[in-house]
Amino acid sequence: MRIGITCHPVTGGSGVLATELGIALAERGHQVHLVSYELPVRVDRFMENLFYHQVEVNAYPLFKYPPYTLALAAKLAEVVKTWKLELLHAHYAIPHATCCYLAKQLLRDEKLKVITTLHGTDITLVGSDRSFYEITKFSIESSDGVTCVSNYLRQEVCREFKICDEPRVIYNFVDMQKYKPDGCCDYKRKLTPNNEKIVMHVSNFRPLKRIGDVLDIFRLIRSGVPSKLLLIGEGPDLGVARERVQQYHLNDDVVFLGNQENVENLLSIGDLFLLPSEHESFGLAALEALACGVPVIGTSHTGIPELVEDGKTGYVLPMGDTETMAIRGLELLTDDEKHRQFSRQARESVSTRFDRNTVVSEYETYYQEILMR
Ligand code: GMT
Repeated sequence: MRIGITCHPVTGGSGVLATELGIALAERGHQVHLVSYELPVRVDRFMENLFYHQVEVNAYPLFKYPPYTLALAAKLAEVVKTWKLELLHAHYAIPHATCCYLAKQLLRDEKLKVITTLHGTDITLVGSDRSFYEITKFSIESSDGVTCVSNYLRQEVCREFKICDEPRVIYNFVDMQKYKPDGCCDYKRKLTPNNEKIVMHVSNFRPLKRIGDVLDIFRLIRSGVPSKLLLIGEGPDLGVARERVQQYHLNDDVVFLGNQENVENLLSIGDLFLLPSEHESFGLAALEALACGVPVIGTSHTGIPELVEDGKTGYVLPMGDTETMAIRGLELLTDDEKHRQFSRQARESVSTRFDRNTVVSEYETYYQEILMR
């Protein structure tokens, strides 16, 4: 197949997923064209079938806000025409689903198919910003195919947009050869000279990640077992995290690592991963932790229970119940046998349901289905 993929190229689950999908499809012999304003973060090597097309946006002084959406739509149309693409895959509705729709209209190409994958905040965000509502609904409805990254998100799409029949659930995936236990041992030795436990959180530090809760949970855990907290990522609530670290006198035990490229090396030294989000359609970072054999504690009203099996690979608890989250975390960190069991089950559970090969095949099948329609 000849496929165009557009996504947000910066660090963030939707861009990572879109890029990993593009790489996997290229490895399978498909011709894949990534279209964005920047080379997506995970494209780290040359591949014969993988192409990148940069969108350049005119910074003419009249434009207070350079019209990226129009530039992307025009670029997509140009790439489709030049490379005779059969399919455009938009990751994250805003603005990509709209841009793909526009590209199709520009080309007046009825045969070109557009698939939109909804990732989460593209849906929940419109709940708080109604100005996006109509254009998002229109763009989703105009797509030839729609996928959601979890059943939870599918329900949200149905509730919010009354689009209930179309979305196909195709989960996030992880490369289990890359994400596996026991990496980066030197760093672990340096970080934990007294065999402290390692608690981790990876995110873009937006308010919905509830970084304050991460610190609250860690403070309680640390009072029960010697431990360190690794915080990976950057974002608006980094200040909240730093403030709380000061307030709780945790300076020696919390390490801020910023954005990291090879997060798999770090995840694999973890003992526990925390994701107490307010909204989380899936939780790719949690899936990557599970693949590394790291149990996860997350929130129950999100998509997280679709990947974390409560009492088997981690715990899912009500949002804000930091005390119980800490108690469950402590149980795991102080019982080696239980931790080993959870760790083994975590990896097994990922391999049966979220392995890269299985999920990429699901996308391939869906593409074929849409192309046949
Ligand atoms: O987690 C984020 O805030 C990043 C966000 C994104 O759009 O880049 O991630 C979303 O997409 C990921 C890949 O499908 C999901 O695993 C994340 O759960 C989802 N984030 C939220 O729903 C908050």
